Amino acid sequence: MNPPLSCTIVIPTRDEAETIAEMVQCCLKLTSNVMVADSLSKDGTPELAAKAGARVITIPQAGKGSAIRAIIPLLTTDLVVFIDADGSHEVADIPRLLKPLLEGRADHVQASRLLGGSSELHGSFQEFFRLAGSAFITACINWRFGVTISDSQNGFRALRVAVLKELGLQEKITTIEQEMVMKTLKKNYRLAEVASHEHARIFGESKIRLSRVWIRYGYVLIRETCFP
Ligand SMILES: Nc1nc2c(ncn2[C@@H]2O[C@H](COP(=O)(O)OP(=O)(O)O)[C@@H](O)[C@H]2O)c(=O)[nH]1
Ligand SMILES: [Mg+2]
Repeated sequence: MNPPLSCTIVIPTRDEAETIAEMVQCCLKLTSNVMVADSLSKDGTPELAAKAGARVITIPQAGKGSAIRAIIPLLTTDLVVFIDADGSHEVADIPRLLKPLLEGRADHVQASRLLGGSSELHGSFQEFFRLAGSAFITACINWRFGVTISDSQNGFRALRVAVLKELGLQEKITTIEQEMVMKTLKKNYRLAEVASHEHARIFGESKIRLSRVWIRYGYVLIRETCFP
């Protein structure tokens, strides 16, 4: 019988002091490998994460993508789960996310808010534009790669570490999610989705400023669609 695969849960953070300790404690119930990738927090997030039992990696520059790229070489387990710190993602769904990987049916599994519903992505114009932009990008990905995925932007996903290391990620900000999805498909790895509900962030505000980053989303879409 093969031994079960090992897994690291990675939580990227920037100023998430209100929720990080509970997130770490919940994740530690699933695995002892819980890593917090923190950039430039000023509210004590790394100290709270370490106290709660996480391994904390401090990244000296801003950007969720930079933080994810910085921890990739440090991963020594077979599998990795990325989950946000703000309480939006359901820790209880992690075993369902890992199942297709453990059963050898997928190399990358993303949690879909379109299948599981979102309590966050509706209401304001900012959220309308995010949802519309996300739907457009997902439609382009489906057209380009001949797949039928429903989400491409969720921060909640699980991958084989060997596959993650092969992707050659370059993005510094949240465009890393879309880059992970497109490079997985481009390199002919198997992408699967499971439904997972997205809750509204428990405290504070989203760090994404759409007016500043939308051009980068378009650039990454064109780069990964048109170039090998
Ligand atoms: N390490 C790191 N994490 C970040 C950064 N910006 C956002 N995050 C984290 O990425 C996750 C998603 O961020 P959030 O602002 O909630 O984005 P949204 O859910 O797409 O609105 C949260 O856990 C944030 O703390 C950053 O610059 N560096
Ligand atoms: Mg969030």
